[in-house]
Parts: sequence; structure tokens; C-alpha cells
Amino acid sequence: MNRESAIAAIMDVIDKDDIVVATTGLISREIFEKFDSARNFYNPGAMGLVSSIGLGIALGSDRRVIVIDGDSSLLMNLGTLVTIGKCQPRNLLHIVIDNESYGSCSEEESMSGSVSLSKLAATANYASSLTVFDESSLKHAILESEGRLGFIVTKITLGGRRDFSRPLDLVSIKDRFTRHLKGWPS
Ligand SMILES: Cc1ncc(C[n+]2csc(CCOP(=O)(O)OP(=O)(O)O)c2C)c(N)n1
Ligand SMILES: [Mg+2]
Repeated sequence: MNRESAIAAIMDVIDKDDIVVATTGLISREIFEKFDSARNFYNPGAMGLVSSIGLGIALGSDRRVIVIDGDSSLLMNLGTLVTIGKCQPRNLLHIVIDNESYGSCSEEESMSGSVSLSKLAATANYASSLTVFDESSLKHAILESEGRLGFIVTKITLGGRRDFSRPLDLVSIKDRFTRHLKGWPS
């Protein structure tokens, strides 16, 4: 599995009413270029905070919130697991696209290979937590975790396309997202 096929699998299996909150770097940029939608919120600058943002959205909404995180980003804000586990939002799914690297930079090695992120999430009281290595297991895990706080580590190979456009008009994107979430006309 690579970043492209993992993101495609996620976007294929989630419900059209789900909210997508995507982490800093190439993950957001790939989703922006291929799957841009009013239901998406991108977090291009504040590395590590996507799950905290997703938690706030999940607590204020009945919609299912799909957080798409990176391994290095999660490791930068590891306390988020404890906060999310304590709040226990049943409508939050936290997916980590794990290439064991700062892939959006110069592919420096991260430390996710030396720890089980899914065990950390289970210890922090996520209701379901597992690691997947292929697209069909990823899709199955997304469907299986519906209705409870879920965590899926998605192991991918390093590399892939880098020449994506960037979400630059962030105020408009935020306004579009807010209107969508509130059910207001766009
Ligand atoms: C606070 C902060 N530090 C550093 C950066 C620069 N930066 C952007 S993406 C990235 C690496 C993210 O790695 P990971 O979360 O593993 O995702 P990947 O790029 O591997 O998909 C870094 C260091 C940033 N945007 N914000
Ligand atoms: Mg990474």
C-alpha cells in the first residue's frame, strides 16, 4: 500500500456525509487535489494538531469525523491520544498514514517504527485500535469501527507523487467548511 492507494481506499469507503480533517503536508495536498469538497478541512500549517481539531469538530457535531493524520505529526502531539480517549467521541475515527518518515520533508526517518501506535491508542482507551497493511483491511477496519472511537494505523511504503497543488486560500476553505457543517447554503 502507498499513500495514493491508502487515501483512495479511505475516500472510497467513507460515507458521503462524513467530515474529513487532513494533516499537514502531502496528505492534505493529495486530498485537496483529488478529493476536494466542502466537507474537507485541511490543516496545512499546524503540524500535529489535526486530531485535536477533529476532536473539537466531533464533539460539536453528530457527523462522523475522519481524521487523517501522519505518523510524525501524531508523535509531535502524542498527548492528543489521552485527551481523545478521555472524551470518547463515538463519531471520531483517527487514521494514521504511517510511512515511518517525515515524508513531506526530505523523508527523514520518524520514530513510529520503534513503537506500536495502535497499542498506545488502545492504552489511551480508544474503543477499537489496529494496524493494517493493505487496502481491503483498511476499508474493512473503517466500516467495522463505525459507532465507536476508532484508531487505524495504516502502514504504507515511502515515496510517491510530490507535485500536488497546495490549499492556499485557507480562509475561504474554512468558511466553506463551516457553512457545510452548519448546513447553510454555500
Ligand atoms: C509545527 C510544524 N513543524 C514543522 C512543519 C513542517 N512539516 C510539514 S509536513 C512535515 C512532516 C509530516 O510528517 P508526517 O506527519 O509523518 O506526514 P508525511 O509527510 O510523512 O505524510 C513537517 C515537518 C510544520 N508544518 N509545522
Ligand atoms: Mg510520515
